[in-house]
Amino acid sequence: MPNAAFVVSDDIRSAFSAAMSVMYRTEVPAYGTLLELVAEVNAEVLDATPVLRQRLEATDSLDRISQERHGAIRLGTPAELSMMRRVFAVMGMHPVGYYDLSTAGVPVHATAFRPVGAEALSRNPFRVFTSLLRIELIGDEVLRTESEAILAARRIFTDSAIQLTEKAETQGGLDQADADRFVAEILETFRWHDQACVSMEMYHRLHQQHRLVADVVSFKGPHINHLTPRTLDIDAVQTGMPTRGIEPKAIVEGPPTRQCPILLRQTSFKALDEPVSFKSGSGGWTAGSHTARFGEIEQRGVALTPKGRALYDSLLDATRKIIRPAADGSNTADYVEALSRTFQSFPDTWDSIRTAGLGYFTYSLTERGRQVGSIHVEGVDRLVADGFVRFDPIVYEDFLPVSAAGIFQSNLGYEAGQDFVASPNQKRFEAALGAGVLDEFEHYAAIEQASIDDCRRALRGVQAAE
Ligand code: OOG
Ligand code: NI
Repeated sequence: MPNAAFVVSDDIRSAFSAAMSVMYRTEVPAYGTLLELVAEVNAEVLDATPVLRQRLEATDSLDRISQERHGAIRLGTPAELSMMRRVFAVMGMHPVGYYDLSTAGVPVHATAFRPVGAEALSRNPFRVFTSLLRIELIGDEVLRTESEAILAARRIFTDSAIQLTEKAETQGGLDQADADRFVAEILETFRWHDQACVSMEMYHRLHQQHRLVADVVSFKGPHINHLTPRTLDIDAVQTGMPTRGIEPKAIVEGPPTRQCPILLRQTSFKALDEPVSFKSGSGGWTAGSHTARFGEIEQRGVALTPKGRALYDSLLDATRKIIRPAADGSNTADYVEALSRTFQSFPDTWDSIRTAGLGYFTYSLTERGRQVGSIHVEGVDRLVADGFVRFDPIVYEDFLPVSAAGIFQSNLGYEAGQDFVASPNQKRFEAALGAGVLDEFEHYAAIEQASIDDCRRALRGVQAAE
């Protein structure tokens, strides 16, 4: 039963994402620079496009436009993942979607913990892309056993973080003082550790297996590896980065620039090489470094149906058959050109996307629909054509495995030309998580259907009242 003394989970999530932002800006100054650039570009776009400003004013809170939309962590064990699920649940963040990154040679699978439902998303959309190391994909058996032992020995949550999570579960929430403590304690899990929990020799062996394995196993906790604010013009931020002394990855991941944005476009600055000390035999430390943390930006478009997504995937695939983007940026212009050309066969008006069944939309009554006396309620297409009902794109709130792999790769020093075998194992992931993940397509379809039902009910209601 909701208790008035408890802080709503949306507010705990807001406090958490704000605290993460402050911590990350302090720890990674380049990220602070990126945030400034994003805020500037967003302000310019809003000044230049009054219609957009009006629309955003109606649906979002303008002062939060440049705030973080997501971050990412990489976990080592099933126990860590299932505890993380319980922690995120306190903040109203639930596992949505399953992402297999093994296709891209990254030995992890993942989900996104995020708010579900329009209300929670609009209060604060912050999500955390959470990967679990697939230790079974480490070929070297000795190294695998050693890694397992190292991971089994670490504790990524403080005792108070666990106690407060349990308290929230038993009570059904946290009061203000507990919520404040909860955020402070949970923040510890995401903090950077500049002292590794392994020797440099071990770090190198892990690194040789895979840079990501070294990133997960060598440290006391799953440091947040990036945060991602929303930009209203991703291309402008991408070109603006070098002028601020930050180096962007070679390409913007995802679909090309379009009239009607689809899914998700994202780009990042390259991960920084940061000083780390490693354990040495005598109880002392050896100086070294580790590359993991970066900053990212995102711009979202309409959520696609399975049919739309299949078209998106096939066009992306077709582009990459023509040209593979090189990590050093040497063929970026050609890649962008090929991508735009290939995507010309993806309809680019909202109505053509809708009528082709490629995207999800919400439907609502127009002024005419609200005024109309009694009408015979027909199919939604008819209602739209007759001007009783309008439609608006549903924003895609999830992630894209090919894009995620591109982000991983540009930050992990990916060697091109390797071949990898896809081995999705959602069942195993869900067993580790201790819960099922929500199917994002079903979720968007349900939002769309509910809006149609509301319209039909309202129009029939008018009829019934007469
Ligand atoms: C996560 C990469 C995935 C995104 O935006 O697609 C991601 C990672 O590097 O751990 O955050
Ligand atoms: Ni990201």
